[in-house]
Amino acid sequence: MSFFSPGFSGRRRQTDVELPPGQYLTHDFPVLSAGPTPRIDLDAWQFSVVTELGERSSWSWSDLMAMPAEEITKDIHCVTGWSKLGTQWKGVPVEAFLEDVESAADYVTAHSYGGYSTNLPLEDVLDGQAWIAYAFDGEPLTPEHGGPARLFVPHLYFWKSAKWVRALQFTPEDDPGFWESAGYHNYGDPWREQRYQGD
Ligand SMILES: Nc1nc2c(c(=O)[nH]1)N[C@H]1C(S)=C(S)[C@@H](COP(=O)(O)O)O[C@H]1N2
Ligand SMILES: [Mo]
Repeated sequence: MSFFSPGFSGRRRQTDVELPPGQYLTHDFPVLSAGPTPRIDLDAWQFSVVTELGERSSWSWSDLMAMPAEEITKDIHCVTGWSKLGTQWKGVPVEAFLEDVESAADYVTAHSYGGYSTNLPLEDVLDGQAWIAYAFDGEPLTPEHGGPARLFVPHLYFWKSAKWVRALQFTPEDDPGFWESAGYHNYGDPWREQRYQGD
């Protein structure tokens, strides 16, 4: 006979979970988009890497599908306060797109279909920290959540995970993107609660 009541063992109790400061748990999957949801046909979809000298490498949807992908399970943290644990994604690690790219720049800006952008240090999209993700929970990523494909950088606040990503542009300086220009933190580490410039 088990000491624990049914359903107790094997479950993480909410009180056992360590969240970044100021965050609360959510079980649904909120949609946060600063503008309308772009709809991009897969045969028109392209992802590019552009160096600081303007050299461009591009991948079509079928190129992306042919690349080795990873299954990723990570917690995500939105600057508005919600955190969602154990989210499951599939995507191609960003370093796979950078293998043949020559650049001396230390920063990248992710650009989205629809105009959104966000800046990150190059080192934060390397070494298994960032993916071009195209599936969530075993299903193709829905347009609301950034499909066909989004940047996924779960160790930073979720605004860094650009939905509908279309390019990674190398930049010599840490040029602020959409939310960063509006006063949000340039780096955005949830564990250091870097919500706004100056945090
Ligand atoms: N292109 C684009 N990417 C974006 C956003 C956006 O408005 N446009 N919002 C960001 C913010 S603030 C968050 S919290 C997450 C939300 O992703 P979700 O809608 O899949 O939850 O996407 C980020 N990426
Ligand atoms: Mo957000």
